[in-house]
Amino acid sequence: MSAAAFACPLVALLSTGGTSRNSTKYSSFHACPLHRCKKNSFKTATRCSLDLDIFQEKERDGILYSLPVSNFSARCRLVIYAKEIPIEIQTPPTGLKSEEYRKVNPFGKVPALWLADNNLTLLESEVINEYLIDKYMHVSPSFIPKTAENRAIARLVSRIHDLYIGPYQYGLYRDVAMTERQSCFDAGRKAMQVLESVVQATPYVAGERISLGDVALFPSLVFWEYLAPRYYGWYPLEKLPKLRGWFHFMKTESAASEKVYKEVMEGLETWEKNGRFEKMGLKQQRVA
Ligand SMILES: N[C@@H](CCC(=O)N[C@@H](CS)C(=O)NCC(=O)O)C(=O)O
Ligand SMILES: *[C@@H]1O[C@H](CO)[C@@H](O)[C@H](O)[C@H]1NC(C)=O
Ligand SMILES: *[C@@H]1O[C@H](CO)[C@@H](O)[C@H](O)[C@H]1NC(C)=O
Ligand SMILES: CC(=O)N[C@H]1CO[C@H](CO)[C@@H](O)[C@@H]1O
Repeated sequence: MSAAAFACPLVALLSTGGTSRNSTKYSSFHACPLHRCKKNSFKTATRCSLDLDIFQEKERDGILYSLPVSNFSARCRLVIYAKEIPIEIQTPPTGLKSEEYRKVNPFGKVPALWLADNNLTLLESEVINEYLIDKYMHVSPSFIPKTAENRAIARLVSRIHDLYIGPYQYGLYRDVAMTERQSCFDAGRKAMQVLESVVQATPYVAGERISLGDVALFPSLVFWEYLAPRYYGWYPLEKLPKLRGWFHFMKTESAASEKVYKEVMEGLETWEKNGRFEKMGLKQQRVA
């Protein structure tokens, strides 16, 4: 390794295969302009510089359009935070349904990832995450389980989330008829029971490495765990010990997961303060 590698603490950490995911490493994002080291390659740090002004004002690999409470944006933010990728995170400035934002994402949804190098925009949270782990492969955590079987389990968890949990989540917080709400809960409950038999919780959903399965499921379960007991007297993970253990582990798994947890919780608390649920005729219940 060249001496220059040590000019940039993060690259030094990476080149020694550092896997530390505590707040020390997390804050090094600000101390070390990763992208400038990266311009050549993650492995050789010959052009690493600590030109913070340039980093903060101009340099970024792209922009993730995201809303703090959005479950699907949160899974991408978790990867960006964990890998300390220099991607700016922005709320769509003109609103999701504006003509301007529809030029970024014609579906009018978050997340969307705009890439500075080639003016390409990617949609769909899982596609964005696959891109991020591919593009920043050399930055830990890899998000790639060690075995083919665990990689399949990670994808399965993510797919079950996208098909059988995400689409029913609105039942928790939108003003819909009780019958519709109930069928959303039934669907969510069923999917979580299936996940209980799929996840390993050792400690991650697919073995000992964090993966796309963990980041897909975690932000959504924050919604269910927060809202169902408070407003519907239902504890979704009560009889699902593996999922429950995994969920509590994920809350403090890393500085990145803590940050995402806090962002989603703050969004939910804001909804609560604004009286969103009272307006729907729901009353807050005591949560043990
Ligand atoms: N399949 C999409 C789902 C994206 C999605 O539904 N985003 C929500 C926020 S979590 C959204 O933007 N909703 C606004 C709307 O549909 O009007 C993905 O994985 O990115
Ligand atoms: C965080 O990681 C760094 C680098 O590996 C280590 O030096 C430090 O002691 C760790 N801090 C905590 C609080 O675990
Ligand atoms: C970037 O892409 C958008 C959408 O395709 C296009 O409208 C715009 O002109 C492009 N900008 C540049 C600088 O090429
Ligand atoms: C609050 C929030 O962003 N919820 C989203 C979670 O995911 C579902 C499924 O795509 C969206 O419809 C919700 O808007």
